Amino acid sequence: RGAERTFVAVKPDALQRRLLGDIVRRFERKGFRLVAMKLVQASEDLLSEHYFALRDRPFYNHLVKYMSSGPVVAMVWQGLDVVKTARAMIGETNPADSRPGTIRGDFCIEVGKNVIHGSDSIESARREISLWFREDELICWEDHAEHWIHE
Ligand code: YYY
Ligand code: MG
Repeated sequence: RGAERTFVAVKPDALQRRLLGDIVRRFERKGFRLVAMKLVQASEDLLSEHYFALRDRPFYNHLVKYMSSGPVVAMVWQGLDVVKTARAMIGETNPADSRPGTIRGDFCIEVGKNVIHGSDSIESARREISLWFREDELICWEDHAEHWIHE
């Protein structure tokens, strides 16, 4: 219980705009457990794997260019229903459709600079975690707040 994991990446625009701390803070305060985190200059190879499903979309080249234009912070968060909840916290793909209170709703305006990625399903999360992290980068630690977060 509570062992579900998701992959989150804070995108280059968020790093440039010094939004990293505010974004990490939201997942931390929610009660999710940080399992891995690293600053990565993503290669086009890595991004073409990551966005494989979008390879035929008109915005694909622009997307890969944006995602490789500076460092991203790749993270794995763990907790009950974390995949779905992280997506809810992130908001809609287009920031214009994202409610205030969501990360995209609060921090950005355009779909091409939407500050954060989050896995869209448990299967995508598994695939993305193994793409961005080695097994030994995922840290298993005892959460002493667990009793105060879960029934
Ligand atoms: O999962 P999410 O990031 O919300 O959206 P996806 O449909 O997976 O698209 C990935 C990424 O592509 C999106 O975050 C911005 C970019 N993008 C775009 O630039 N223009 C679109 N019309 C749709 C997506
Ligand atoms: Mg997606």
